[in-house]
Amino acid sequence: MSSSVVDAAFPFASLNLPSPEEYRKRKVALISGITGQDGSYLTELLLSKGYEVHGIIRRSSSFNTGRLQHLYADEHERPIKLKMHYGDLSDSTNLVYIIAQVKPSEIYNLGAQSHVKVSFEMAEYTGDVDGLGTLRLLDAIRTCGLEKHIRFYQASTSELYGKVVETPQSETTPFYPRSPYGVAKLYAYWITVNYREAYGMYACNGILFNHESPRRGRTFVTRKISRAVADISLGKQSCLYLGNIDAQRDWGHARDYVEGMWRMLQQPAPEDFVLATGETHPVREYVEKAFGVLDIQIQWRGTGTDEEGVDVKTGKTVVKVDPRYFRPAEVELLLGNPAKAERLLGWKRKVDFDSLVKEMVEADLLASKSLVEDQN
Ligand code: NDP
Ligand code: GDR
Repeated sequence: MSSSVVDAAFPFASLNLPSPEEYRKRKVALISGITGQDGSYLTELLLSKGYEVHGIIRRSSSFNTGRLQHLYADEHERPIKLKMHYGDLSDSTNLVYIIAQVKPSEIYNLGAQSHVKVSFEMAEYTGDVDGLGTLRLLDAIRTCGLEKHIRFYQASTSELYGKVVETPQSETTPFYPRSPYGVAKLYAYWITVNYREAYGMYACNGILFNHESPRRGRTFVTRKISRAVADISLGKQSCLYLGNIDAQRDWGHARDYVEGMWRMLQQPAPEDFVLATGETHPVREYVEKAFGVLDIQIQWRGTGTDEEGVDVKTGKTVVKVDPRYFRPAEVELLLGNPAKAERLLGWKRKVDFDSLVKEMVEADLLASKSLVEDQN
């Protein structure tokens, strides 16, 4: 099929648009997943750089913009350039409508069913939103005739590596995903590469290793631990139940990683980049360090499903392994090599592992204490 026949399928392409260089000067960003951990940090970063920021939010019966609330705090004194649009990655028409209305110069696709264990229970939904959702967004850009004007970031993941083939894992390491989430993200990775090659779109994959913060969702392991450590120290919880405590992860701070996302879209040409710290730690070390922040020393007893962590001072069991949290297939070891991002983007993580653990535990201690006061 000739390219003119393909172009004819997209009537908006003939609109009288400024050149891509002129268009980009407007600095308008659209973020899917703006209500999530990364969405909130990225919004802060882009607003600080003078962007007008638009976010896609899902209609929910409960309040779901808590991570963005602080940005509106002083809106009366200092108006902010932030606007929300109801939408969903499963709704193509809605995505076309939002893009046509906003005319963003950059799109960050952070929206996803992002929990690996949940993806085993909601495999089809995860495939639809995380995999096909990316295709819908890319096609919405083309439908609006903006494929040469919009720069696109895809939230790819170290879960693509899955089963260990080599370490450290880099942009050239083969993928072997181990969950419906990883497989859905594999589709999203390749459709992003494919649209870059097929239609000359500026589209990048950021292959990001785990990144955490006090804004991390409470069911991810680091936040589950930091919250439990705070609650146990305050006598509000007696024991923390975990799954595979020998899994190893390369953990960084989310604020550092959103800086890398933005840098990927400011390059002369689109490429894919790994963002990682280059260090790996087992879950059990995160547990030890987190309790350590509050001067609680943990000693491990037993093995396998009988393993437990005991508070050395009180002799009480404060951690237990619970097979309910095991996954049908596990990613045992992630360790990233961020050399390419360091070299070409000038990106480097700033927050180290110990500082990350400390920040998360201290934030949860504060939050848990204020909850006690609220209840009183
Ligand atoms: P979160 O789970 O905190 O946020 C996910 C966001 O996606 C939320 O805003 C959520 O909305 C939104 N979302 C969920 N389903 C849909 C849907 N059907 N349509 C539109 N939006 C939807 O994830 P993170 O901020 O941690 O991660 C951001 C992205 O980066 C995700 O794509 C994740 O898979 C990926 N990633 C994350 C890593 C990490 O370590 N954090 C590492 C590598 C990749 P709502 O608030 O309504 O639920
Ligand atoms: P992950 O993060 O699966 O790496 O995906 P998560 O924090 O859920 O798990 C990390 C490791 O900890 C083990 N684990 C537990 N995990 C959870 N959630 N709850 C537990 O009780 C528990 N006990 C042990 C897990 O088995 C796993 O090995 C995150 C998400 O943000 C993805 O969206 C992202 O793509 C990847 O990081 C990179």
